Amino acid sequence: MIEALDRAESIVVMTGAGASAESGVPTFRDALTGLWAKYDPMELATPQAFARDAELVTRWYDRRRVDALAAQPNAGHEALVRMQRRVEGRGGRFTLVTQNVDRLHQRAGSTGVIELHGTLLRWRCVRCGEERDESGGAMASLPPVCASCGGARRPGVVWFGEALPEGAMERAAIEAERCDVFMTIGTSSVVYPAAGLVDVAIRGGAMTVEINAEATPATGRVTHALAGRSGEILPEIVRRLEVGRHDA
Ligand code: BV8
Ligand code: ZN
Repeated sequence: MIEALDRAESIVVMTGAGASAESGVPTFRDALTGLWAKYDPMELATPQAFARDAELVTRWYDRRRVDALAAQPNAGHEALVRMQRRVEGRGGRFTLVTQNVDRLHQRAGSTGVIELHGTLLRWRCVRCGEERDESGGAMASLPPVCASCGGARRPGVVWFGEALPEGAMERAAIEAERCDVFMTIGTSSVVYPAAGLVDVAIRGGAMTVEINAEATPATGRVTHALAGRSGEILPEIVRRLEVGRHDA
């Protein structure tokens, strides 16, 4: 596996909430620890929930926004930055596709990140569409009110039943189809269309690698399934690449 990674001219990495877990950001399905234990994320991450109770939904997202800003990128995020620089440094292609909305990859130094599900750090008005960066302090109200038209503002994430950002899936699929190595990291591989990317890579003939704390529906389909924490496995992979040791 290490040798294939070392020779690869094109690598695609897709990450999910597990890649941020070691930064202390709760994964999606346990993002409801504590005061949120009584809600189902599948219920809160929908336009219907926002229409029904914009205050409750934006309180949940603002809590996650504040937590994401307080979190630091972990060793797994940093290993992906080193992998990208290695591949691009030898003229190869490296595409990081993420389902995560916390922007920790970008804060670690990853570039050209494709955010399939948007981000907590940009909010937009549901009435006039005005979009603004929200990487600062507390919101004035929940839901926040648009300064231009007084409309309610929502987090710039993709809710269940909503289309992904224009072109995001298309760009990710093109890269997945043509890559030599596809890695799926820290995702339960149950949310579509993101979870379908590994199959695009398999059809394109890529070597596929899963790094995840537990088995998923993708585990049986990938070339190499590595069970464990991304914050440990990714740095070890990059260390072996950097010392040129291919015994793996
Ligand atoms: C779409 C943003 C069509 C919000 C998210 C019925 C009704 C309606 C829709 C559907 C339906 N059936 C299917 C669908 C489609 C639906 C879907 O896939 N549903 C599934 C659940 C059945 N998909 C959609 O609705 C998508 N849109 O299809 O639109 C359309 C087309 C045109 C026009 C209109 C509509 C939109 C999906 C995006 C939803 N938004 N997030 C928010 O964050 O609140 S998805 C949400 O789940 C997360 O953001 C994340 O992106 C996604 C997957 O979660 P994971 O990242 O995998 O996290 P999870 O906690 O599940 O797993 C973490 C894993 O990490 C675990 O396996 C764990 O073991 C592992 N782990 C933990 N620690 C570590 C670790 N691994 C390694 N190291 C560690 N340290
Ligand atoms: Zn507005």
